[in-house]
Amino acid sequence: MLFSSLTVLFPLGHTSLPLVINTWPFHNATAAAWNALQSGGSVLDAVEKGCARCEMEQCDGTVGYGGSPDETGETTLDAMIMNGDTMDVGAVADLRRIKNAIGVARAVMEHTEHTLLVGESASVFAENMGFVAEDLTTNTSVNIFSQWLKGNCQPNYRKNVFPDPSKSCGPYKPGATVRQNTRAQLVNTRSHDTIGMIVLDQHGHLAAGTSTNGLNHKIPGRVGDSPIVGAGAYADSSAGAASATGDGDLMMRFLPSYLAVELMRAGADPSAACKTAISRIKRHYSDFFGAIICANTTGHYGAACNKAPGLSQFHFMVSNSESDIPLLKSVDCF
Ligand code: SD4
Repeated sequence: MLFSSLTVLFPLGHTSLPLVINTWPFHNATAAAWNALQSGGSVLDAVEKGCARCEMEQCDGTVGYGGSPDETGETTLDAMIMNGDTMDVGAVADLRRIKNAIGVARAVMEHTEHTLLVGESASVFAENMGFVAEDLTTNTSVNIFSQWLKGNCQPNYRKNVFPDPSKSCGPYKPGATVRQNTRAQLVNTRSHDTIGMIVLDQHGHLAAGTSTNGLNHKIPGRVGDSPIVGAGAYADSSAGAASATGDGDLMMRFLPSYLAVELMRAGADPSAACKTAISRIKRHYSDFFGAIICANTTGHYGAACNKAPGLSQFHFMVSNSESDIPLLKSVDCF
């Protein structure tokens, strides 16, 4: 109820700087980013504070520690941050034992000449940079994992292996079996959410970032779209920024954030750019689970999502000078 009245008062695409926009109704993350900007922080500070807030709060269980255990029960994290002025990027994938993934991503950007660090080596880098190593397992993640084991390891991302992964746990060897789970059964609203955030300040500086613990029951080593530049997010202060959420295994094949930014550079408004990025994926995977947010350099914004089982409307948050509180917005999926 509250939500729809806010939508009427502040229609999608309203212009005003500065702007914070993020995927899903992660209200406190929006507020943290907005407060960082208001207290003189940079757009990068705002993205880092906003995403870190979700990591601490374990937003929806799908950001930060204690969520989306992999096939061995471990939680691993993916994150990225991008500076739209310099095109500098820092990212981490398959990060283990460190809660503050977006902080480590920023450290990659600021303390290395690299773009992306992964796995154990990313964790060693993080420890050397002063991040605390701790177990990311919680009672919740242990429960999710043990239920999965009890249910014969279903749902399961393996295919063409023996024993049949739609009925049995591993270890698996190559073999031909007919896949029984559809992608929509594997990946749905319950299996994931990611914070993807765009921040634009009053001088036109843009930054974007992401943080997630990926997909429930993923195969160890799996990296999603969130830490991949142009897939999970992209920012260019001369064109716009975008950030995607959803089934990263499929979405990263289309670089939807990069595509949306290039469309805005060519003059598309943010809603149209978001829609085209979703349409491009839809052509190949009609029922994929996913959404994207877009903002241009003047503070116009938009979003789009693919109509799929469990997703008919996509909710996201916006803060701009029109309101002191973060506003919940939505778009109907198509
Ligand atoms: C992933 N895209 O790892 C992330 C998960 C996500 O909404 O966004 N969920 O595939």
